[in-house]
Amino acid sequence: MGNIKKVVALILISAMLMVGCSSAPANVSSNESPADTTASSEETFVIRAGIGLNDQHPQYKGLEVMKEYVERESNGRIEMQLFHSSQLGDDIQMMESLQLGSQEITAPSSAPVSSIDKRFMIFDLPFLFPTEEIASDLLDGELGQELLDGLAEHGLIGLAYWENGYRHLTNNVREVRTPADMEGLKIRTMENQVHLDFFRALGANPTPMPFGELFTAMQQGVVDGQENPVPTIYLQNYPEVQKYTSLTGHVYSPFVLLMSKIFWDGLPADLQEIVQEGAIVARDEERRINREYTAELVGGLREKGMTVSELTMDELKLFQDATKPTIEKFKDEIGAEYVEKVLEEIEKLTEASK
Ligand code: TK8
Repeated sequence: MGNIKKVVALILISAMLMVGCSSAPANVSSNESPADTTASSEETFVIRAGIGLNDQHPQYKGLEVMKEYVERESNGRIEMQLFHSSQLGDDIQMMESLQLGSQEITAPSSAPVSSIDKRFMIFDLPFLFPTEEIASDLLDGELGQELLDGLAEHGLIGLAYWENGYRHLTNNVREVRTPADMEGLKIRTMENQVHLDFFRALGANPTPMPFGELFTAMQQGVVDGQENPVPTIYLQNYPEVQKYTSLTGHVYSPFVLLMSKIFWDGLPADLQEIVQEGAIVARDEERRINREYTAELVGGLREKGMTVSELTMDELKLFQDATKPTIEKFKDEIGAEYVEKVLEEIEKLTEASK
């Protein structure tokens, strides 16, 4: 019965469409295109955006800003639905959903994006970016854009870089001030070869796993520690299961705001523009909030009972020296020429900022 109804409905719809087509040209002069825009302007689109972090994190606030922007600017032709806390899957699964066209937006750290394009490993090289501003300038410039553009052949549209931030080490065993203190610590890392390599170089025992499994793994003692930026450590309640934070700042993680290419290709050009603009407007706001939270929440970690260690220049240098071989090791895999260009540009930006 249901099928017959469907068939009847289809026949009726086709008949209506045919009537529509045959009557339309009467009102339209021959070289003007008929009102295309009416057809597309009535079509509405739903964007499901999913992330791994919870709804307290600046990344989620950024998505709220983007939602507000695209829904307003599109006059409701786009609806954005937001999902957090890995409700739609972990970073790698959500990127796959985008490639298949079953989810529209996600924003992983750059580290898991390297499973799609190895060049993304560059941002995980230890101690690469001297400041957040230099990171933003490079990412928003030509060299950052080059990597975003490269994603199209993998079924993804790179809309913008947002900020996760400088990553710091936490653990539950002892205060870490030097690589020697890391000996044997079981540390959860992101699923990325560069991270595995330099945590080994530091003497730790790195265990890659998806972000969504991390809290339980710490709670149950499957790992001794992890590394993430201050807002994540605080807002994901890690002080409940971790005692020590060391402000190592060993890697600056960007988020890569991704859209499904299948979905993007089906969007009218004016809506593509609104989505792209919304991603940039929200990026600036997300970075602002993230930096504000980062500054405030170091104190918050102490209030929650963590021992937070700021390292001296000499102590930090021990981490830098121990992880340096990683850069040489991965240079060819990332692409030596690209690595050189990025290092040169960072040097230029550093000089200019002095
Ligand atoms: C969130 C992740 C997370 C990242 C990690 O989905 O896995 O540690 O820093 O924030 O992208």
